[in-house]
Amino acid sequence: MSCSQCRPTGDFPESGFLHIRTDHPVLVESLMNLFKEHGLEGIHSGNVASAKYSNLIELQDFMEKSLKTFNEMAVRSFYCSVTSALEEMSVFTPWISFQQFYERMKHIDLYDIIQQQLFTTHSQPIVFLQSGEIYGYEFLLRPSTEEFKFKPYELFQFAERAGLQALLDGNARMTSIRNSAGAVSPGLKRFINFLPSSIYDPKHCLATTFKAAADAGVDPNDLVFEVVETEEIADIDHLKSILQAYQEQGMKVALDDLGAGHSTLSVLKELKPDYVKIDRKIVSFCDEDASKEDMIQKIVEVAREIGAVVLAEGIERKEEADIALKCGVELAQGYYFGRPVPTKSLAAVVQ
Ligand code: G
Ligand code: MN
Repeated sequence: MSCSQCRPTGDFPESGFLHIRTDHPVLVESLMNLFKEHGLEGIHSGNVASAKYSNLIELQDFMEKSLKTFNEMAVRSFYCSVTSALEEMSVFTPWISFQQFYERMKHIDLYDIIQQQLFTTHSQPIVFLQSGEIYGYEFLLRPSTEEFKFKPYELFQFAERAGLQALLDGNARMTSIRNSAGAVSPGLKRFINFLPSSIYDPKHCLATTFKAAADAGVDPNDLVFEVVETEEIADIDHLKSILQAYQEQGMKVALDDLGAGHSTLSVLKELKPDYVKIDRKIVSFCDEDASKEDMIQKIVEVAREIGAVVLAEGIERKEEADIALKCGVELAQGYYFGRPVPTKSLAAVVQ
């Protein structure tokens, strides 16, 4: 059910063999020389140069030395893999680019967090602007312990550089769904972020998400998936097919962080999401900036045309809530209504 992009990648063996594959025979030779210079025992077979390492520091040192020795084109031809024993190499050995491998080594703490899923969720209330009544919660990825801390934004950036984005994004989605099951009453919506660029084939990549919802007993109708990076959409047809895959399961979709970018309104008309979340940059001090109020009004008008519900994000002051309400915004989120809290702490109020 999972492809190589979202399959767990395994721990780095503390000691073992580093393998580097390249299509250039002369580089295999150079790698063998570099192993020798570095005091590592090298073995080569076809287009693969392998070396034994005794600890991770040694492995890291060697990777750094390679980066200094080879030019960019050579490094780009390198694919790496590690095994505990030489005989473990097989046709199933997963190869990753030198750069991704190096990132994983360099930030092994972040690698472990993703690999071992050392994260949990916090939830922030989403309310009806008019009554203040709870409509649902947005789920946000957070560290699960003091010992394995991370900044969510940095973890996702690292994941992108290390080729772990699909794995992290998929597991974060599943954690949100599972955590919501015991903590949030049925009927309340669960807003969950996702990165469209981490989904290659919607039906295939989302199968585990759909299964997680079914296994956790979460009504598909209570799930709202938020497309982040809306402003950077490169392939709108691909995104459409992802949104459709969610909607075919009875789930809802939202466009997150909708800004003042020139493409905002046309993207909205084209994608017709169920919800529209207005970025907090526009909401912030919208009571003191007529152009911000104007933008909110325009988004509400287009949303009405396509039958989408509008939510204003990042409301921190009563004045902002008042403007949003005046413009016809239905839902709100922000520190003024409630900060993110550990999802588990909501469990007490589930009826
Ligand atoms: O882009 P997205 O809406 O998913 O971002 C959610 C992030 O915004 C969370 O990390 C959350 O803590 C933060 N956040 C939520 N409400 C507010 C707010 O009122 N003000 C600010 N500055 N940040 C907020
Ligand atoms: Mn969001």
